[in-house]
Amino acid sequence: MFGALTEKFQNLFSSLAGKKKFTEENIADAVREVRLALLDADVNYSVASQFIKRVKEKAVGEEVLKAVSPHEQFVKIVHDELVSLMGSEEKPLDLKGSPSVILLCGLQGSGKTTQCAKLAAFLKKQKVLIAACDLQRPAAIEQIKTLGKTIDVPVFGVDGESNPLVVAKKALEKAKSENFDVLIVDTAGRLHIDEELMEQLKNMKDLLQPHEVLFVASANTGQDAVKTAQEFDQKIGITGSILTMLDGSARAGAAISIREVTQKPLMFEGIGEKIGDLQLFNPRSMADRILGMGDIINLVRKAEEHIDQKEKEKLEEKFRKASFTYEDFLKQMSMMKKMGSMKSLLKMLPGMPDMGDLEYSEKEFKNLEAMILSMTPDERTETVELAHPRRKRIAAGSGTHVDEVNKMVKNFKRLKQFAKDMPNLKKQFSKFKGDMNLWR
Ligand SMILES: Nc1nc2c(ncn2[C@@H]2O[C@H](COP(=O)(O)OP(=O)(O)OP(=O)(O)O)[C@@H](O)[C@H]2O)c(=O)[nH]1
Ligand SMILES: [Mg+2]
Repeated sequence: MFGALTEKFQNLFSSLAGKKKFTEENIADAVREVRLALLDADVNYSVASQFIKRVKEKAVGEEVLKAVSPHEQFVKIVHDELVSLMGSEEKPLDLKGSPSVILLCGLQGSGKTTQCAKLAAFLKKQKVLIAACDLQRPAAIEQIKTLGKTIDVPVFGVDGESNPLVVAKKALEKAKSENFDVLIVDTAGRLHIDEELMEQLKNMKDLLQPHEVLFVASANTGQDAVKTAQEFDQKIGITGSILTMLDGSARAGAAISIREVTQKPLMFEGIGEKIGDLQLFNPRSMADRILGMGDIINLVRKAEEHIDQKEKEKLEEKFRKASFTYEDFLKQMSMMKKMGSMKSLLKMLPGMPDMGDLEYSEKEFKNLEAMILSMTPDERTETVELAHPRRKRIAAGSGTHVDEVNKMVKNFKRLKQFAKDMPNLKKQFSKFKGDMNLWR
């Protein structure tokens, strides 16, 4: 996501080696590099300047601690400032209303409709209603209705109605009378700031009195996202932002400037097209990622949500005893499948091998199951080698192709090898965690 920025930060600051105290002069090179890295990542110019100023103020005069290198200490200063730039703390949604109304707004294609559904899924413990108030684009209502079906959340729309205010009003009445906890409102996109549509949005806000007005900003739109956020805030008044498309190769620096420019919190981040690809925006986690330290916070959260702890311990024990079988492989793959977008998070951890195609789609997973069921007990425990004729027989028995059997065997062996390397990885990981403690 922040590829270029992360890489730069990792190579920076060699000029600080051997320094006992930071002075204006000896940090000049490091400071210049930070500034260039930020601008290169499309961070807003004045935000970058302010940022640099604060880093300088903090660093100059500071003694370098004995326990760390000057480089580490300087990175810590940059890290702390990044955290504070992005708002320091997570900001939870205001859900005190009955119903709590969340209005989503933003430019065309920024991801409003998708985030409506993602938010509804995120709030799965609440009773949620979605209001389809984008009457601008013909297919918009269908789009949100389809998304609603996949997550089993009702979508309110009025056939033939052309005034979004009427739909909004009726949706609010329904949400009230049927005791919905949350009403999420999808609105029409704007190609650019357009007075008429802005007026409409303002009226909608007056009518609904929403608890949250969230500006949806696509990281792909660079500096424009910052300017637009500011205008939306001035004209309508937003309560926070959702950053989307953070999974792309966007120079996402612009997006992280939004908080500083609007002084409204970044609340969520969209990290993919799937419904589950939305997470709370955590400034610390984002700073960790920008500085190439992996995304521990979100990783742990996702893992806790999906990993069956007992099952995991059993598998680890098997790994240790090297008695890992094809059936265990199936269990492991099933857990990985449940974790879904976990793969993209795992990639963010330093020292993590590329798990590549260890992820199976629903159909592939069914085939995997069929293949393993077609194996003899000896084959499943790897007591016998799976020579070609055996592989052909397994393919025939499971209605798959021998290529798929080959892929399964290859992945099984890779996972086993991964487990063998585990002690080493764990060591790396605890060193990494040790390094992290320095930051807390
Ligand atoms: N990669 C990626 N794609 C996303 C994300 N969020 C949404 N999308 C995709 O972006 C496209 C546009 O999303 P929409 O939700 O339709 O955007 P919108 O703001 O409602 O668009 P309009 O209604 O036309 O203004 C869709 O193809 C989504 O699947 C994200 O976080 N990452
Ligand atoms: Mg839309």
